[in-house]
Amino acid sequence: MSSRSIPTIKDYQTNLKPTWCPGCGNYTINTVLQQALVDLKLPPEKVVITYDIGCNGNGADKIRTYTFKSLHGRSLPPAIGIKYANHDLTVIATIGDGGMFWEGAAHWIAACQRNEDITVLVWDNQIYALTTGQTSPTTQYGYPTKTTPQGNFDEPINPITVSLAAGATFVARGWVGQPTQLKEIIKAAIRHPGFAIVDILQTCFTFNNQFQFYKEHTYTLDKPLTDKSEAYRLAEDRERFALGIFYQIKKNSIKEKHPLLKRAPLIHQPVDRKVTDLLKEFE
Ligand SMILES: Cc1ncc(C[n+]2csc(CCOP(=O)(O)OP(=O)(O)O)c2C)c(N)n1
Ligand code: SF4
Ligand SMILES: [Mg+2]
Repeated sequence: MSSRSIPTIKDYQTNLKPTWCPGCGNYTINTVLQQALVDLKLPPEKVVITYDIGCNGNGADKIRTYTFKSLHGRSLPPAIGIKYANHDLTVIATIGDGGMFWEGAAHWIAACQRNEDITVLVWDNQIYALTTGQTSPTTQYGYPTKTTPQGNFDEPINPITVSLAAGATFVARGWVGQPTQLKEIIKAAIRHPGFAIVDILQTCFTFNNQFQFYKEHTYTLDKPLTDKSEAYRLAEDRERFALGIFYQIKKNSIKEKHPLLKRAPLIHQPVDRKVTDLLKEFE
């Protein structure tokens, strides 16, 4: 479609049949993400979404826009590079809890610290789902999994408090059981200039079905918070899970701070050479 026409949901839909299990929370995230992009009037050719390995990664061809499937835990670095190269693009990194909080944890912390100008959506089902149900960094204490059949002996990592401590400028939590609210959170995250992370409580019906638990243990924040200590206090609660924006402040992103990143190479420094000539340098 032309970047001047207003996109509809059809522009973002593909004909490919998803391979996710019936009832998987990933269906909701995929649909809500499409709706959020349409609401923001973003044409598909101006959007790039990176995907990780895992059930999350199987979403890479379930949305019609530019997508990139990374190695496990590496969804953030390509997203950051794409944004550096072309500031006009809306760049979103999607990733599972395993990829984000264990395999790719260093990328998470560095991206928060540097205020990289991307949005990260964590499809957090608190389990290694694609590999059929091993303990992940966010698995609940005591929950039996294939790797901890007698119950997880670790306390789960807290995506909200760690993101706050690392310097993230937008930190939120959503739940697939509240899709309308989730859409609004995702829209706010995409609009946020700088690093935005949304921890999405997903439901893996096959290996960790926590839908009923979250139905009974979640509540909605009245309004976005800007007080960090209040955000910590609410995020520390492991009995009742707040949904909404825990923290949002304005701060220069790495693009504004780093002299070399102020001008995006793909827009401001076009390479006046043929690709075939460039490739010869590698022969
Ligand atoms: C470096 C590396 N380690 C391990 C794997 C095996 N592996 C593939 S998917 C996966 C689990 C992914 O879990 P998560 O990131 O939570 O995504 P989910 O499947 O739950 O959506 C693992 C461990 C891999 N592909 N690469
Ligand atoms: S294994 Fe879990 S996360 Fe993966 S498709 Fe099935 S329900 Fe969804
Ligand atoms: Mg997972």
